[in-house]
Amino acid sequence: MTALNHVKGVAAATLLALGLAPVSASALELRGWNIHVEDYPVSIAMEAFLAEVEEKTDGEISGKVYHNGVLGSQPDAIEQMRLGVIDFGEFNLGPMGQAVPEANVTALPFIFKSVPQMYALMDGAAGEAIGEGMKAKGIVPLGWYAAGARSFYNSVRPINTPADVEGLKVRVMSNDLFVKMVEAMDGNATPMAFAEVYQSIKTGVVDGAENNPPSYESTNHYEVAQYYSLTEHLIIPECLCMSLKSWNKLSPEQQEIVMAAGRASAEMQRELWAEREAASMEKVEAGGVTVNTVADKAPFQDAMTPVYDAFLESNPKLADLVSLIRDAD
Ligand code: BDP
Repeated sequence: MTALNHVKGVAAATLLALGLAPVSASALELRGWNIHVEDYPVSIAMEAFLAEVEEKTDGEISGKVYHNGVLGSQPDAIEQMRLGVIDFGEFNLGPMGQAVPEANVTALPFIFKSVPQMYALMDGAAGEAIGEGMKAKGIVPLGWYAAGARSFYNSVRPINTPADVEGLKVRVMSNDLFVKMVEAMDGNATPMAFAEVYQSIKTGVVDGAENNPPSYESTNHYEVAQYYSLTEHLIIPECLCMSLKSWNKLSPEQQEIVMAAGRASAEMQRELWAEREAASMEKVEAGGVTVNTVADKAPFQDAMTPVYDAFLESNPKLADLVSLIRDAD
């Protein structure tokens, strides 16, 4: 035994005596980005992911999830992850579309017909193609998370037809597609960081925004924008994913563990999502929100024709992926 190995052996024995497992010299500490509050379905599933990875690798891989967006805005975090500064995170494919063209396809309004259909397509050929596109940009998808359907909310009036959007100032996520989506209904779109939306609605910088029930509720946006109109115009999947740079530091066995833990956490998250969605709707209604369903979504879908035309014109290579999703049953 070399002197160094002897020292390591003694150190390990000491740790064992203290009841602590020895950490190997190649131990990895992962930094995880998350925009949501700690009790959000995404957050709980991310913690479960990390706990499973830590357990199954005997502590060789550990880490910390930084909740509440403290590591920066979503577009910045995506770039940081591509650079390997952030190791993993949970991202919406809307903002990710800025870096990964294939992800943009899921940010086209009304492209998925329902949340179950979105799951089926993302767990199949569409998820495969988008995942390949992500890998080409330095991002490894580990699991497709749920984010339900996004609907408009504002402080001015309920939205029943596209004409009701006219003149409204609407915050959107960072992606040109969402600006075009609102403009197609003659609204004024403002891309803005998630963290700034509450104050902006409160002070009248914008009239409202659009999001799924859990985010509308968890951010308290419902307190300042009390008309929630169930347009369900965007069903955008989310992704637990890892920086390719961090992924490449893992052994094949560790990669297998990380991938399996990612998949398992997505299953958990989808269940938590369904529960939270119902609870959030109850909470906002109890909080004085006027919720309206939209009897006829066809006029909204028709209004999106220029958005699709412009997208296909500038992304001809993505036409097959658009059809794969749009024409699916
Ligand atoms: C939430 C998404 C989150 C987005 C946020 C937003 O989960 O990733 O950042 O919407 O609107 O639903 O910015």
